[in-house]
Parts: sequence; structure tokens; C-alpha cells
Amino acid sequence: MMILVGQLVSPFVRRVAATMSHYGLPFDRHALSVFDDRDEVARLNPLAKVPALIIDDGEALVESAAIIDYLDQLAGPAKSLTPVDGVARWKVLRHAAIAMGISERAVQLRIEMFHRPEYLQSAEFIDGYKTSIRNSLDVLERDAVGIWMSASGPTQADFSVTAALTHLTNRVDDFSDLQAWPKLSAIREQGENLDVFRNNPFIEG
Ligand SMILES: N[C@@H](CCC(=O)N[C@@H](CS)C(=O)NCC(=O)O)C(=O)O
Repeated sequence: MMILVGQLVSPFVRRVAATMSHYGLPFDRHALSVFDDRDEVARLNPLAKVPALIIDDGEALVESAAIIDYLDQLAGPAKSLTPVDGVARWKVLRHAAIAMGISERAVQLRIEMFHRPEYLQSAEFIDGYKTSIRNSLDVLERDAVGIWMSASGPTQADFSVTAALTHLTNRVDDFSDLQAWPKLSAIREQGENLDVFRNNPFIEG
């Protein structure tokens, strides 16, 4: 059975877990922490990041987008959350990349604010990260068609928006409510109501 490595508090891990559940692919999860189990994570992923996915031949795949590409191929085109070609494909990939980019910025922001001594913190970096997050939310809000990011939703864009925004609202005080982005707020809520997200809740562990 495949093993997903990482905790569900990570939006990158969580979107992979939800995608595997959606495809009905059975998996075990090894809830390693990048802080407490760094050496073990580094043995699986030289970048010492999660997620990693140990596939049936023992190889560890890394980087959530690459892992999802692998899962999409296992699921096949009819089930894939990422359209196989055309405009629909690049739109989903673009929105998913922006959503996960928000998570990358949120992680950088938290490292700057909570993992560096105060005298080393850069107000310029902190402002820059917040601005990137705000601008990215604006772009996604502008592009969302309504109840999902696209008319054919939910797609991988919606899974990524759901995972990213639950992480953001819980972890970054400045974005604890999404009132300025009502369509995104609704997408997040709908996403969290899907069984695949309910069964892979945002938890440390
Ligand atoms: N682009 C990567 C991002 C993965 C990532 O940054 N994961 C975080 C956990 S939320 C991590 O492992 N951070 C540890 C570190 O940066 O040292 C992906 O999509 O898989």
C-alpha cells in the first residue's frame, strides 16, 4: 500500500490526502514532522520537506504537484481532478499553483515571524509575503466562477484552494477571516464539507 508522509496540518500533504481519497486509492499515512523528525524526512526527501509519497515499488515521490500528477495518471482521465488538456487544464494548473503559492508564502511568513529572533526579522519580507498572499487571493477571487473555481468543479484547483485557505485562516492572523474574498470563502467551506476533506481533517498529526 502507498504511504503518504507528513502531517495534515500541511496544506501540501492535505491536498494529496484528499486527492487520494477522492480517487479511492488506499494509503497509510506516516505523520512525520519536518521539525521533530527532520532526519527521517530527509532520508525520504533530500529537501527535508513533506509531502513524500512512497509508492508500491518503494520509491519516494516528492513535491505535491508531481505526486498529484502521478495520482492523476493512476486514476485515469475520466476521474482525474486535473483536465488532461486544453484551456481547462492550464487554468486548473494555474489556479492550483497560485493556491499552493499562497501556502508557500504563509509558511515563509511564519518562519520569518516565529522561527527567527525578533532582531533578525525583516519587516520588508513580512510585508512582501502578506502582499503576495493578498494579491493572489484577489486573482483567485476574480477568476472564480461561483461555487467552484470553474464551472466543471470541483477540480484540483478547488482542492488546492480548500487546503490552502484552511491553513491560511488558521495559521496567519491577518487572514483569519476571508470576508474580502467571499467566493473563495464559499469554495473553502464547500471543499471542507466534502467527505474527502472531512476524512482528512486539518490536524497536527
Ligand atoms: N512545493 C512543496 C512545498 C512543501 C513544503 O514546503 N512543505 C512544508 C510543510 S507545510 C515543509 O516541509 N517545510 C519544511 C521546510 O521548509 O523546511 C510541495 O508542494 O510539496
